Amino acid sequence: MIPLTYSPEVEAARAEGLPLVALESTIITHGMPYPQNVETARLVEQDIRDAGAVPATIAVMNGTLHIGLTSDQLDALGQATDVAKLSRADMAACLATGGTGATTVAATMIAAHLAGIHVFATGGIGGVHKGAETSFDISADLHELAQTPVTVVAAGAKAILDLEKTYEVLETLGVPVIAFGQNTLPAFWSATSPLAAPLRMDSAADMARAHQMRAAMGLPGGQLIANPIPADAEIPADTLAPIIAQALNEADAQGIHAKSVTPFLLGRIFELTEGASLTANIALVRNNARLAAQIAGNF
Ligand code: PSU
Repeated sequence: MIPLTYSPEVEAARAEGLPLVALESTIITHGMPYPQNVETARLVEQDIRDAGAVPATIAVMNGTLHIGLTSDQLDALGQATDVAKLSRADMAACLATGGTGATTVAATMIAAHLAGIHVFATGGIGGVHKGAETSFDISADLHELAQTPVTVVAAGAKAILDLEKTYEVLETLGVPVIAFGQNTLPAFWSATSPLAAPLRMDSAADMARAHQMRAAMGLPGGQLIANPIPADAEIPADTLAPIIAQALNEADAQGIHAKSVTPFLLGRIFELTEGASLTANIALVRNNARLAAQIAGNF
């Protein structure tokens, strides 16, 4: 038996058949500083409610998989230090040993699918790290998209990654990458990039239908909706490039590796942009939550 529990709000939504949107918790514990992490989590949940769906923030707490967190639980998680960052490899072990962990994109997809939730909103997925040809550092998020049937709405992959290689891997794995309303792929903090979008859709209804069509065809896996950050909130790629390069050099010099790379880079870019990267990150997550709610409403 999986120790799984629904928050009262999610339980009620399930009983009434309301559309649900999953949210991850690694962005809270490892992606943003306190207190902006908790404030953002609350705003994102409210954005989903305002768009007619119900939010289900997912985390493992004391050996129980929570689908939906109460306000107190969200607060506790946002201030906790020493929380594990869970992916496919270690989620079951954390549950089995009574541990506490935040769920990454991969782990949140697994949990959402267990709970019958089809749509999930986050900031940016993990992917192929720069220098992966020697480090082999490729996020488990990519393989999860290839095997778990959840539609993930993100501002593409995070721009700290090797975006070209990330999208190459997604193509190899057969993951549909669908840009919302534009012909290029977004680059997290920037609305666009030089990369052409493999697919483009202009409506949430089409995105929901595409998800259902894959399932009907017996194709495993989900799809990535690449939703550009709103133009008034973006940071131009040229401004960010030297900052990302500096953060990458520092990570290298300090021997940061594996699960620590992404949190380290996000933290340094926050400092080097004097907080501007966090403001943009918050804007893009909220934008993704609104689109995810619309997609969920079309199932
Ligand atoms: N989106 C954000 N900030 C984050 C993340 C997503 O705006 O911190 C998290 C997600 O949980 C994602 C993880 O799965 O970063 C990627 O980590 P890694 O590169 O170690 O796989």
